[in-house]
Amino acid sequence: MAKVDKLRYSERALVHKSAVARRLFAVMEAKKSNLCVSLDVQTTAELLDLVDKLGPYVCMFKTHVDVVTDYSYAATVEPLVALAKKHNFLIFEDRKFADIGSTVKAQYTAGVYKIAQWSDLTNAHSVPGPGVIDGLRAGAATVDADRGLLLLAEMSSKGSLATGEYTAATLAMAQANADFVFGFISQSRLGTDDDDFLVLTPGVGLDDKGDGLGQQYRTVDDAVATGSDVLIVGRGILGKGRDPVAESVRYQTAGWKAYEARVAA
Ligand code: 5BU
Repeated sequence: MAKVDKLRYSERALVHKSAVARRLFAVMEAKKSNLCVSLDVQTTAELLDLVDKLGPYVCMFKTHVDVVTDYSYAATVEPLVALAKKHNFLIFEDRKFADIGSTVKAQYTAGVYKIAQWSDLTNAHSVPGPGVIDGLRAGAATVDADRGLLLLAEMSSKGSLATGEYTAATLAMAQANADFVFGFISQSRLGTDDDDFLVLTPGVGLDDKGDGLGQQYRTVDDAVATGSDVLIVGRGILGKGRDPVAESVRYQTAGWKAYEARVAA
């Protein structure tokens, strides 16, 4: 087990370099939640309704705003940001940037989405090399708020190429840019005992093994035991026939229990 696996989020918050990580840790301890609900819905009304209902149980919501058919900054983002204040959660637009620095800077700050304006954190593939980080850092500097980046070090999908040397090279890119990169999308803890990169893990589900399109699910206990700090859950909570409030409580409770067990081990 890595050194940080045994520390409480509140202890890690005291020394973490990233303002976004410090805020996230504080929210997690205050709400006793390491749950991030993935809002994979296609209308603004559904999205905002879920955010208001599930807000009390999460430390973060993850969005894919490009699938919201009636997206607009005023109707989608402004109410979302107001709900983030009401319920005290962070917003993570799962944009997976993967282009040269100059292009990702424009994609992050401009267009219809203007992600840098409202998303506390976003993520990027490491495949373009460190220019992708430089471009996003330059984009973050255009807004008057704390912003952070996650690199995709491992994916949850079957046959992912993000393994072995690719994952190791991604870690090295993060270590060289730890002012802005504060964690990974990964399935396990990465780094040395001197690092504290947060581990945000998708592909978590208590009732299913997969979705027939390559997704693979691990349990909450398994993910937390291998270093996960934030559990990202979509269809396990929002899937057909499920009660999103009851499932959010279930994943929040299971995630917090697994975290308490890890720090006590
Ligand atoms: P699910 O319904 O819990 O399977 O949704 C998982 C979400 O996490 C979905 O929005 C994906 O785009 C996202 N995801 C993922 O599943 N696996 C990955 O490796 C990455 C993101 Br990166």
